[in-house]
Amino acid sequence: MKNKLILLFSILTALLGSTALNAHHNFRAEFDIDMPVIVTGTVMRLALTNPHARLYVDVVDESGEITHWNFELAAASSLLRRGWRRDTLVVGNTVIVHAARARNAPNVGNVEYVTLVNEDGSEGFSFGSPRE
Ligand SMILES: [Cu+2]
Repeated sequence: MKNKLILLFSILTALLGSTALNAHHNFRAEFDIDMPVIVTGTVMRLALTNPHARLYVDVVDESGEITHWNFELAAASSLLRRGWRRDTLVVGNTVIVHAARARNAPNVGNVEYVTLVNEDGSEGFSFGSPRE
């Protein structure tokens, strides 16, 4: 009984510890900041959801092949506090996404920031996504 209590206490401590560092999951376990990726493509969808918002971007290469990227962002509540709006990125926008690659999934990343590309090809506003 005593051992079980100690085990339970250890588990709770571990859970609380990781919660304090990361909202609810271990960023470093899933993504590798040493594998940065910069993706230029077209916004297909921005889902301002919790616990993570998601951004779907299609990239078309010279041969017409489409790659679907699936990006994780911070929680919607956190993004909205930092000035993101539902229409910050809309379908059809060209964006440059700076992200960290997922360790175990291709074409998946965690966003550091997203830069909007203006119609004239110049770079517009950048929107950060905190890793919390
Ligand atoms: Cu998470």
